Amino acid sequence: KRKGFIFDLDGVIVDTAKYHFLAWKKIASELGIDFTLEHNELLKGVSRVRSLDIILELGKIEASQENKDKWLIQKNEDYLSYLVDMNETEILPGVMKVLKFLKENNQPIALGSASKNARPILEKTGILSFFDAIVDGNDVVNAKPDPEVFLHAARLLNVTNEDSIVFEDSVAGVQAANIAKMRSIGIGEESTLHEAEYVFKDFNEINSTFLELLINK
Ligand code: B16
Ligand code: MG
Repeated sequence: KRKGFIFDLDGVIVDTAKYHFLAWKKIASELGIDFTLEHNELLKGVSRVRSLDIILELGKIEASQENKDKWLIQKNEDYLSYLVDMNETEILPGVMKVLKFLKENNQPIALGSASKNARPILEKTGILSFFDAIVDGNDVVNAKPDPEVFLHAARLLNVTNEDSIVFEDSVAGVQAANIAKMRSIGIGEESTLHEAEYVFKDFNEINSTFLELLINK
């Protein structure tokens, strides 16, 4: 069967979550906010603008739009500095194997990411050509858990929601897939991603039998 496989980017294909964390932590500490890895979970899959609001809420800080805009630019410049030397070694374990398997089995593949930096990351890691469609933070208005990004991706792949399979590392992203009535596969910790239909630690835990099952069921 022809299904649609939709991949989130940060935390699923590449481990850029650590760079987002470092960049946000810098802003937070300048503002005197204690920003922990646990807090960072709340930011995964969430847009840049919303991420800043969450950090400011943590610190109970009210800021002018002017300051917010300044911090958003500062955060992105800092984040981009971590991406300069990015290459294929930063692709997460097992991802290449799964992408190749899906291609060999003529399955359409899309990106469904909240990031506005998605394309350069796919280019730098050399996997842009695997994607039949790319939907990122530049294409959507509503952030996850709103399903807009995945609905758009499924439309571009010309598959129904029921035939779409979403790989996500964030709670918001799993919820977005569930709301869209797509199949949700969590990549990460079962305790965090328990709302997903299946959870795997990484793509090395996903074998071809499981992928065949997704394709044929
Ligand atoms: P940017 P994903 C998301 O990407 C990240 O998980 C989230 O932490 C980040 O704030 C968001 O992209 C926006 O990224 O600042 O690069 O536009 O996980 O949906 O691929
Ligand atoms: Mg993610």
